[in-house]
Amino acid sequence: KQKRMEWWADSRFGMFIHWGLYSGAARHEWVKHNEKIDNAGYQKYFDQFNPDLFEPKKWAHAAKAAGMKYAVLTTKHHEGFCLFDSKYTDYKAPNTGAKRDLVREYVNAYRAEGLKVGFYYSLLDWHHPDYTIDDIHPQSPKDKSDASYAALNKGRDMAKYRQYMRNQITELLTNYGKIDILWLDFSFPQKNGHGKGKDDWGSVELLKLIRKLQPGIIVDNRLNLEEYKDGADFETPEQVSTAELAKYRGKTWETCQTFSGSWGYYRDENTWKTHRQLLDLLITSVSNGGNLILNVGPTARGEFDYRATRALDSLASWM
Ligand code: JFZ
Repeated sequence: KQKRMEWWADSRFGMFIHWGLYSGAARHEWVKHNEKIDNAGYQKYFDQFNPDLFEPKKWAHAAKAAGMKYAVLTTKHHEGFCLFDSKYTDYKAPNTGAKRDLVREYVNAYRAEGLKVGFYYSLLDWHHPDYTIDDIHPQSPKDKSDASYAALNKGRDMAKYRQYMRNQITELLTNYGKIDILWLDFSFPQKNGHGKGKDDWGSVELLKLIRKLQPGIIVDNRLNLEEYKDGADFETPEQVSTAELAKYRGKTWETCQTFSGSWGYYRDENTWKTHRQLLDLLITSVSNGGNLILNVGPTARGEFDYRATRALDSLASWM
């Protein structure tokens, strides 16, 4: 573990990229959940997805200029849409106006800039027909009784969904060369008996598979495997204040932070951090022995919003 963490601890600064169909809605990556949209209602974002301005070389260049050393892209977020060409679903970028594997282009562009390449993969999936409806599913019932969940979940089979995840993670860790980071998100503790824990994801088996496919890969801690000895490589304090970061001293950690508030592109959000706030996050993270991964939510057309570009430029000039 010590060995595989060397480059990571040395790097200190990375770029998170949240990009998917929600970018088209432009009001939060949880929009499907927040507005209780079903698959039919969400279909328009798939039909309209056409990233005609996507030039990952520009993204990679901006990351490099800002002093970032690695990147993590959402290959699939909770909505279930895959940016990559997977054999196991039709719900993927090649079947949209994009007509191609966007993950491959990302990998090539970031590698060409000498940056390490990571994949985010959501354990949650609000589109897959076998994924059971739980407390935080868009179609979660008002009536929280076991009977109402059981009725909704008739015909859904988590064992099949677990296999789907294993198949897709195998694709991601086989078809794109060496992958440096896998950011799985997220296992949440059982709540009212209608949440999901490590056994629902098959976390132990999944991690063994990951380590077998990519022995040098670095994995986050969101599989909920605290008690498992080779469980996680780093902790992931999310959107915490700079004051709280001191608490992580002595641990191996990466704080993930947004430029504004949401992770997915949110056009009308007015909470963009200032240059000073961003610098403060970076300096406080590094001085407390951690990494900072700053998130960009590109638009559905595939470009960085002008506010994100401005923020990255300000970091580049400071660097
Ligand atoms: C998750 C996602 O739901 C979110 O959309 C984004 O991708 C973010 C990086 O990760 O959100 C979480 C996950 C875990 C916690 C909080 C938010 N947590 O453990 O407190």
